[in-house]
Amino acid sequence: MVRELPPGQHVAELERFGLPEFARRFGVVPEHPVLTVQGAVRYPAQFDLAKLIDGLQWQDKRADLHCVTTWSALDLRWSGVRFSELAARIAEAVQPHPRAKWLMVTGLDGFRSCSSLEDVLADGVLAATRLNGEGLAPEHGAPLRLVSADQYGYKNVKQLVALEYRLTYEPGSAGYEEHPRGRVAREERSRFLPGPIWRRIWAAALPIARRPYRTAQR
Ligand SMILES: Nc1nc2c(c(=O)[nH]1)N[C@H]1C(S)=C(S)[C@@H](COP(=O)(O)O)O[C@H]1N2
Ligand SMILES: [Mo]
Repeated sequence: MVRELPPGQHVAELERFGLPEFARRFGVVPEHPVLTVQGAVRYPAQFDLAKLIDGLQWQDKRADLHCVTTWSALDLRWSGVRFSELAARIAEAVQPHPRAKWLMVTGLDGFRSCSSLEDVLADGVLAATRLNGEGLAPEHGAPLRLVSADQYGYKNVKQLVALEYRLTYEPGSAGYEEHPRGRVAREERSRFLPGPIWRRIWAAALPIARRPYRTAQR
């Protein structure tokens, strides 16, 4: 199958990556991970992750990961549960505000990214526990990772620890470098300046952006 890369992307191998300030934060996964859900909800709650996903239908999904800095890792085989099913289970318990339209997603390292509920509840978005036939490694998101292939990598939060329902958008860790929707097909790299401009900036900055991740020691 011949795939077309989204605009401004080039092919690369998957390697641990993120914002520089998170390069040397290696989350230690607890024996019994929990997911905290708060914000615009009636009953803020913490869920035992294993119990939360127990009994949900298992999903396999082949997808590419597109980082805003222009690299794309192709044909990753993710397994997990549908994020929409997980969210439905959560919503039943916490009862989000009817006008909640956004979800701030936080990882164990403190990385945060805000997505529209419309985007993360879309068909094909996964809460993944496995990658390429193996249990997910912590550096790629164990115990649970949001996989939303139609959105840039920065919306695909690794090591999920918290969800915050919100009525309004608030930028996450990437600040103005993040776009509220971050849809790859529309090249929504940032809320400021058009995608094709960021494309050039990121392509030039990528070797520098990679350095802290390539040199970080666990
Ligand atoms: N918890 C957490 N999730 C994160 C990040 C991070 O720094 N911390 N970086 C994001 C970015 S910008 C990208 S491109 C991908 C990289 O995923 P990888 O490390 O599996 O290659 O993770 C995303 N999810
Ligand atoms: Mo990224």
